[in-house]
Amino acid sequence: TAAASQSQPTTDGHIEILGRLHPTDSATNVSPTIVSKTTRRLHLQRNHPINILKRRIESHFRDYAVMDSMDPVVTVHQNFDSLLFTPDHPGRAATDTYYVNTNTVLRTHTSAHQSDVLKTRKADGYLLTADVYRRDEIDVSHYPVFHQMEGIRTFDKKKIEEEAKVDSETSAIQGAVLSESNPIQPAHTTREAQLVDLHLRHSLEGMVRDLFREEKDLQIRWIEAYFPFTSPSWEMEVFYRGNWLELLGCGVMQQEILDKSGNSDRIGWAFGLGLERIAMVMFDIPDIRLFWSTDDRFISQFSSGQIVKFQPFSKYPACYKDISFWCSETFHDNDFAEVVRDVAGDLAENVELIDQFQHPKTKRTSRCFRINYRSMDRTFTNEEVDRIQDQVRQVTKERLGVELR
Ligand code: FA5
Ligand code: MG
Repeated sequence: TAAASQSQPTTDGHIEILGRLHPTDSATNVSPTIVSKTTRRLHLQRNHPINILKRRIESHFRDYAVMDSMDPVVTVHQNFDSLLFTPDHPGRAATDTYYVNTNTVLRTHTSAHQSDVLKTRKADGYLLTADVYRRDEIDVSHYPVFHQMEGIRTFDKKKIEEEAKVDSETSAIQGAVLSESNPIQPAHTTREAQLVDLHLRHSLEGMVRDLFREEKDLQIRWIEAYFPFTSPSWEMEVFYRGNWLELLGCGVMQQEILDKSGNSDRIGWAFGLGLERIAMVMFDIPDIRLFWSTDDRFISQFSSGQIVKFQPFSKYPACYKDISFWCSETFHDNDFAEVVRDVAGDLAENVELIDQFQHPKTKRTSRCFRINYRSMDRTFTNEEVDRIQDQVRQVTKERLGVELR
């Protein structure tokens, strides 16, 4: 089964990730399943859809430096503090983030490298692509590892009028919207912030229109957002097949980050986009697990290096199993998702909470989850699913300390 084939990288208070040993402690919550993904680096696998998309965007932003080989193990400082996350920011929670140990995490976003890159190179612009890790739910559009591309562009403050100039004829945006909930920073004049904001959104609209050039009249909208490391901040959504789809987050970089990295004479913008999100619609890939497939019927479809529509091979039958248990108030659904990932691997297509209630006397909560099993590339037997489900039950009980019903 999937579980039996997993190696156990945890030995004697250490965990090995990409050939390096890291001490473990009470904060450690990375699992062998997750660690095994660090070697895949789909964005570097020639003619993988993620790689094709990455190269497309890189060729759009021709003059930007390209980075794509940063180590996924970063410090809490890099991932959060350097980006001005407050000490109590929910993104830091162990339910959402993979901790290698108290001071070290698997990066949750490519922004983790902003400060370091800005310290060591003074390029005007760069693109940085990497695998990122988040504890999350299980369904066809969520996977605990996905790929982001970060883009940064900075300008000489003294030359901002020329450097950040855009051809307003081609821009749908009429300057930054001033809003109390999405403010210009005190360190910036309104003019500076508006120029950078306009350049940012103009650049991103240009990139997305280039990517989706087949879609005439692509509708794009900007939603006010919040990130600790940008202000004003935005999310870009595109209207695709009847739905608004969030492609990226972005904004004017917090000046403190530029100042602290030796760039106090500069002002800039940053964006971070999810490559799977875009690849799923561009290549017609219906399930995020497919990106991880090593099946030739998947990989070979993209050997031209072009954006082509995925031809699904037959869909294999699904089979669901329910599990119910009593749990305490500290129980988090992501902890259960992790157990399913570890035991069932990519055979788990979807995990859904279908029922919960509190016992009126004991106040304990009962939860019932439905696990939908389906292989991407073969049919499996009832016995096989029963075995996996048994194992899910056992590991859930042992690791989460719940009482199975
Ligand atoms: C961030 O990660 C910010 N670092 C982005 C950013 C960079 C903002 C620079 C400002 C400046 P967010 O968590 O929203 O933000 O993720 C960014 C993008 O990653 C999303 O728009 C989405 O396209 C993608 N993404 C987020 N979560 C998932 C997921 N679970 N699966 C697939 N893609 C995801
Ligand atoms: Mg978001």
